[in-house]
Amino acid sequence: MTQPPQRAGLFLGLVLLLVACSGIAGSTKPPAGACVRTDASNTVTLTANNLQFSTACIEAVVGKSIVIHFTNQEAAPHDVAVYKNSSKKQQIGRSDIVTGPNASTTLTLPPQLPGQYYFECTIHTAMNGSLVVRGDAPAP
Ligand SMILES: [Cu+2]
Repeated sequence: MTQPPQRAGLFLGLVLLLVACSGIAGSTKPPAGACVRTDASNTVTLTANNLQFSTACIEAVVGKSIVIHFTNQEAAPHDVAVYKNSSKKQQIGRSDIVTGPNASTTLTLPPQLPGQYYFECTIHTAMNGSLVVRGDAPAP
């Protein structure tokens, strides 16, 4: 038995709607993998171990200071520096270098406009990721 034509039309309509919705998800494309979101006070915890950060993507909200609690779980020294983008021409903030195990520092960034920023360990540049700032830009 074949589907009635109106059913097929409805199905096609739903597919088109889904495609249209995914197309307006935003101008910044988050990197693969889940982003770790900041909490209600726009604070996030980031750790380093085995020469890796605990996440390659942090998601924060616009209009509030962004606080990164950084803990180094190993004996190799690490820090966190945040830049406008991966060209690293414009630095937004940089933490102290901490040498673990279990040494912590806090990096507070001023509120940022929506967009995708870049963070890395300045000692081990292979340790890096994206900071995605979401929300509507404040009125000028
Ligand atoms: Cu490092």
